[in-house]
Amino acid sequence: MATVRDTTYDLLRALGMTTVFGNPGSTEEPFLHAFPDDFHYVLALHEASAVGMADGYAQVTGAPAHVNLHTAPGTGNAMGNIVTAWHNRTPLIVTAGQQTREMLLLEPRLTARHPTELPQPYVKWAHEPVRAQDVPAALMRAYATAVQPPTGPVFLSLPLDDWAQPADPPPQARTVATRFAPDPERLRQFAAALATSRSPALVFGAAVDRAGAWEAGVALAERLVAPVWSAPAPERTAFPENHPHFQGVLPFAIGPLADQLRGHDTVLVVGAPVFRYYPHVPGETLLDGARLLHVTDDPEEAARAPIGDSLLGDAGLTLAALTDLMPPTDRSPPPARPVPSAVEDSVPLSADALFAALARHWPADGVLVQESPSNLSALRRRLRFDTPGSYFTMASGGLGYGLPAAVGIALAQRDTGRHRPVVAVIGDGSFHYSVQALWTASRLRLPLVVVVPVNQQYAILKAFAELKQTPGVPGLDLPGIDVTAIARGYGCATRVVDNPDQLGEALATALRADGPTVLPVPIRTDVPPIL
Ligand SMILES: Cc1ncc(C[n+]2csc(CCOP(=O)(O)OP(=O)(O)O)c2C)c(N)n1
Repeated sequence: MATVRDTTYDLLRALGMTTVFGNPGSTEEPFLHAFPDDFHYVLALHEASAVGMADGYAQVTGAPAHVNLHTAPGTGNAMGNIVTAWHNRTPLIVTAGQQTREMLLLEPRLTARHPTELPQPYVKWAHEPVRAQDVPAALMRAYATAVQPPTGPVFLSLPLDDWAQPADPPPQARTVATRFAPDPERLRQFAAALATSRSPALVFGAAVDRAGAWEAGVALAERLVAPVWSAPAPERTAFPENHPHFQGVLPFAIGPLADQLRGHDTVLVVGAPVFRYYPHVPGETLLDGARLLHVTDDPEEAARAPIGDSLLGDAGLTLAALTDLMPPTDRSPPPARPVPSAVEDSVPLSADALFAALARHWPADGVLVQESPSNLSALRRRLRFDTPGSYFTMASGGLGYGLPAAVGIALAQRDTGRHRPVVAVIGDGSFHYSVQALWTASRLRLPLVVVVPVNQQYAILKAFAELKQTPGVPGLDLPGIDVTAIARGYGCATRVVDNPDQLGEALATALRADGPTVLPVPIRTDVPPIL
């Protein structure tokens, strides 16, 4: 007779979810026992890494990923990256083992207390099935919840004795729609507002990339002859950054952002929150009564916007429909973006010089994963991304995402047969939050390159303290860390790059390797301003 375990594996197979990211414990072993040959268990040495890898993997494959965690402590360790998956809108099915049902009343060791509350409010649905026989159908419901817009993580707590129980007839492997079209009447109102605007501006966010809608965005920008900005602090890029209409990334503070959009009477934001701010610099959301139009597939994101009118819909379907409704215009093209000044290659390198060198040697079709907080502006100045799916970072502000995400992204490049080279730029502070992800990359022989700008400090926190005039904050310096020794310890090749001439060769060698390479680069310690 089929067990709950048999039926669940069959369903996972039917849903195409044969990769499991995790870190096992006793409460998961009954699920993992006799692990089927057609499944792949990706072992992470810490749950933050398991979730980060699954997130990167899901974003590249375009399908939900499965993470299996160890009851309450494992879920706790995973929480930072579950928060990030929520903000990233990554569909993840997070399962966690639970103690034996028969003993739960007396709360034995490893009981998850209130398991469905633990990951809240950063999952779309959290559930512990009432009967063992409900486990497969709960998984089906979890899948359907995760992949419908707004996509995101879901959580199941699964008692360890459920797996051996006799199963009910298997649930149907259902399909659900993963995008929806905008209301045609409201769409026409948005189109009319854009068509009659004197000077429209477009702001595109990560959902445009997630929707595979770059072409639709370019088509609308060209039809409107409008400038395009990236939404502030985007987790993915959404528009070709060498396109003549592209103006750069908007600043992540209220006053400066409004300043940047000054003079535009209508601003259309597609696929991003309005807006993702970080330091508080007061001001108006937009100046001079400019009208804001917001397209999102998330009713909560629409509700949170402080001004403007919203339209619910998939970014790609909405952009295409708006373009179809747009009359031709004879507006003059937007100004070209200024070319960044030349860099000085003196040693130690400035962040600008490092990223200018990286841009010179950037591999064709390369994918960048970024978690280098104070160097972000320099990186975005020097490296431009011109193709979809080429840039990833976290939407949350929580460190410890980039390194494991890069491992998941590199694995997905291999599993999908795309084989795009993956380069991560991870600050020497950020490096340590999920550093054990390097071991997984090494075991999987992934040719991942990790460039670590070494400034021996939490520079962005110094910049924030300067902006807020809060001197004397302790704990912002990181002397005495041997990045090379740590990377070697996890099985990576390493090479310190201390001048720009070495970077090209080091990068090329690393990309040809059959394992990860960590390239620490000492950089200058002056602190760039936060805005
Ligand atoms: C989980 C988590 N803990 C702490 C922070 C606060 N924090 C933000 S940036 C930062 C420093 C990052 O240092 P590094 O990677 O060296 O980058 P740098 O600022 O020097 O460029 C810290 C500690 C955070 N964002 N997330």
